Amino acid sequence: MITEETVRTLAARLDTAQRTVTDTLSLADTHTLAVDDAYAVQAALLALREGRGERITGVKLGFTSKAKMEQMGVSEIIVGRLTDAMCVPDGGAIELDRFIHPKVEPEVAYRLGRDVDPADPDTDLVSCVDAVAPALEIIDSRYRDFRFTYEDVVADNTSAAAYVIGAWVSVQDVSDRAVRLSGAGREVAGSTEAILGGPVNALRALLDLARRRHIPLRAGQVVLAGAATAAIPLESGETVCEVDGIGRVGVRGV
Ligand code: OOG
Repeated sequence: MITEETVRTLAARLDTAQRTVTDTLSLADTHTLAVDDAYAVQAALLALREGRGERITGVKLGFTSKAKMEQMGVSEIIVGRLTDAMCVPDGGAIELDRFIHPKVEPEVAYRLGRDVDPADPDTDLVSCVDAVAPALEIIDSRYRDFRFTYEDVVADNTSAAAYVIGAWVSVQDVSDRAVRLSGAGREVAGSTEAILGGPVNALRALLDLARRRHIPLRAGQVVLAGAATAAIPLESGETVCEVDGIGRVGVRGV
C-alpha cells in the first residue's frame, strides 16, 4: 500500500492536470500502485472535486468491451464517477479547450429509480433501473498520449471527462441494438453486444464492483455501461450517437 500522503499527492497531480489542461506522465513511472491504491487515489481525487462543490451524478464503466480488454491486457472492468460539472445537455456545445486530447464513445445509459444497497446479497440492480437513454461519453486521459497502466487509469477516474444523455425512455431490453457514432468526418458502427455481451451484464458487473469498492448507488443516478465501439477523436462540429430503437444524442464541439 502507498501512504495516505502519497494518495493525496497523486490525486492532486491528476486534479491539477485536468484543471490546467496539461498532461502528466504515467504514475507507474515513479510509483508502484496496487489496484486498491489506485481506487484510493480516485476517491481522493473525487473528494477534492466535491470539496469545490461538484456533485456526484452517477458512475461509468470502462473496459467493458472485449477489444478494449485485449488492448489493455486485462480481464476486469473499471469504474469511475460522474459529476454534475461533467454533464453537457443533449445538442449542447462543448468547449474543446477544456480538454487535453478528448475522444468520444457511444454508450447506453441507465437511470436508477431507487437507492441500491450493493452490500445486500438480494439486490438485483437490473430491477432498480427506471429508464434507458443513448449517451456519449467524452474520455480525456490526463496521461500523455493516453499511455497508462490499468492502475493509472483507475486513479485517473477512468479517463472520464464529460457525458451527454439523450432523452430517457422507459426501461426496455437494450441488448443486441445497432449503434452508430459519427463525428469529425468519421463514422463507426457497432452493437450493444460489445458491452460485455449485452449492457445488462455491465449492470451485474457494476453491482459486484460497487460492493467491493464501497461505491454507493442512489436513486436518480446515471450508469454509463461502457463503449459500444472504439472511441473517435472529439473535434469541432457535430458528434452524434444513435442506438437503434432507443434514440439519438448529440453534442457540438466548439
Ligand atoms: C479508458 C476508459 C475506457 C471504456 O468505455 O472502455 C472507457 C480509456 O480508454 O481512456 O471508458
